[in-house]
Amino acid sequence: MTAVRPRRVRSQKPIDDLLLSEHQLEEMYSYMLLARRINERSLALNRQGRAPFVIAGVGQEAAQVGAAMSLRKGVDYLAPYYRDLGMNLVLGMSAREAMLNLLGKRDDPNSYGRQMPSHWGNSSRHIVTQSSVVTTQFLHAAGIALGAKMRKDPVVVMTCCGEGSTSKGDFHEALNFAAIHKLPVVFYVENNGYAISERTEKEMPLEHVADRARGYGIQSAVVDGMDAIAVYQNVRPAVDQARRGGGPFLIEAKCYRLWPHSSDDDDSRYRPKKELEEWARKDPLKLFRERVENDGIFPRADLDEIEEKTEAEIREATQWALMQPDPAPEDALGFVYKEA
Ligand SMILES: Cc1ncc(C[n+]2csc(CCOP(=O)(O)OP(=O)(O)O)c2C)c(N)n1
Ligand SMILES: [Mg+2]
Repeated sequence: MTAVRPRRVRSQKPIDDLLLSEHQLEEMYSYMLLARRINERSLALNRQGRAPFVIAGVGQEAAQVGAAMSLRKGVDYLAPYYRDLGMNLVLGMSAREAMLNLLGKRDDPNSYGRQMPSHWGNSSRHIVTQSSVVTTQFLHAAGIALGAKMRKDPVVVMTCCGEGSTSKGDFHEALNFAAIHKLPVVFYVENNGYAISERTEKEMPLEHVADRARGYGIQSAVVDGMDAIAVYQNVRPAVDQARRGGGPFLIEAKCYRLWPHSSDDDDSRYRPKKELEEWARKDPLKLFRERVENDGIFPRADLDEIEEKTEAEIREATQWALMQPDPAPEDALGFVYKEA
């Protein structure tokens, strides 16, 4: 019989200058790991012919979890983009729900199985439903923030996209409008270096998306998106400032997509293996583990325990979701047209 190791109660007190408590750091790692494992299981299900399509956030977990942890759950709004599984998990999505979404099941809370996977949306969690057309969510975010400001609600809206999407008109319209009206929006750009097969230098004439904000008089910052703690330390003050009426903020998280664009993409045709290997050394999960272990915040056994718990959760969620009913064909047009 194996002895049960007593679990240490995590302190809720912020650690020195980290701004984060042990409890929050544990949450941070758990969400990042859950996102990674869900994505891995999703790809396996895709290759087995059970899941139609996977568009993953592998490599971007720190950028997503660190930023979403700066929001107030059920108060603030999130208008995410397709890779933001990690953000959805922070705001309350379970592994079971993520699997329902992937498999297009009837009870998927995002769209009841009527959208493609990774088209997020959940009104009770204030997650705005999204379109396949990139960057439209930036305008939705500006509109929601205008409404909140008019109602004097102390609400912050975060909206996210990739760097390629910042060359679309919606990005510029949203920034312009939010700046004029001093809206409580945090524009969050996950710069992973590519828009499908196109490298950043072919997407825009600048090195940093953050520099685009200056043209609209919006404050901006660049953050290491492979470091979840650094992300939180930069995004949290921007969220707080927006909530206090300080106006919009743009944050660019420099990260990397460690997987191909989607389950239908062959990235060996456009990016060098060496580049991928270099970024893989900065894998956000690996960096986080090393940091908290080396700083003596968590012993290795605690991190291993989180790993085991996550594995079990995914296994259960996958088995359960596979057994759930598919949507009825006659429900396909539900919520599309006004019903008389
Ligand atoms: C308006 C529009 N154009 C093209 C596409 C096809 N498309 C989907 S994702 C994508 C790449 C976007 O790149 P980026 O914004 O950098 O995000 P990433 O996928 O790298 O996270 C493109 C071109 C689309 N969905 N919408
Ligand atoms: Mg990109």
